[in-house]
Amino acid sequence: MLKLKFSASMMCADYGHLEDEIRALEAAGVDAFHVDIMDGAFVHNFGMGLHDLRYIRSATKKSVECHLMIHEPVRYVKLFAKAGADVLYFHPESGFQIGETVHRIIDLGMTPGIVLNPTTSIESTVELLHLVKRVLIMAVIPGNAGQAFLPFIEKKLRNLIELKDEFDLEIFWDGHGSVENVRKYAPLGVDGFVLGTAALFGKERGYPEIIRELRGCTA
Ligand code: S6P
Ligand code: MG
Repeated sequence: MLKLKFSASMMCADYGHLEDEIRALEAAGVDAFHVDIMDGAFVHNFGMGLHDLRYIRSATKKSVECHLMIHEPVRYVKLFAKAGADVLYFHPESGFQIGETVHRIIDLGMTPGIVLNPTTSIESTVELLHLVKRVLIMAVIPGNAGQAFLPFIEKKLRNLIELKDEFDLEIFWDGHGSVENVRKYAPLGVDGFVLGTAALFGKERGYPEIIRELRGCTA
């Protein structure tokens, strides 16, 4: 099995010490920084925005991925490219111009990813898998950190893993990426996890120990 990829969900970081947080997460071996962008309408919250993205981009050379929880993402692809995103995840139900969204993301040199909400089926988006090779499975309803895991997503996850070879997919997990969930689901074929409050932030022990334990989950 390939090395698991871990992204730090920066919405959960200590904003009073953001640069220290980035340094500490890098030193602990996280692979990417996850930036949750919300518009207050597609989800009923305001997460991070372009300023946060620009700052994080300037502070790291690691991959920066934006999870767009916004309506009509096609309108904003250029803004996120300019602000330095490497990966743009969008929800297929967030607009009509989904094919165009994918093409714009690729044309601007970024990697597209689709996000499947707990209530969004694979069947509704399977055609997109011909164009987009990265899929983020939500294990919680998007909008907030610190939510309970919805175990019914397991069936969809297993079905998606079955399609991995046919479509050459990379599958990532977002929401309640706990040690238990990494231990249980990584060996099935999940390539990486977004880590927030369930495993990484606000804990007694430090980031290096946590990341070491999580890496051991597939050893
Ligand atoms: C949720 C968002 C996620 C969370 C992250 C929090 O709307 O897309 O990226 O920030 O998953 O993790 P946790 O462990 O607190 O659920
Ligand atoms: Mg997210």
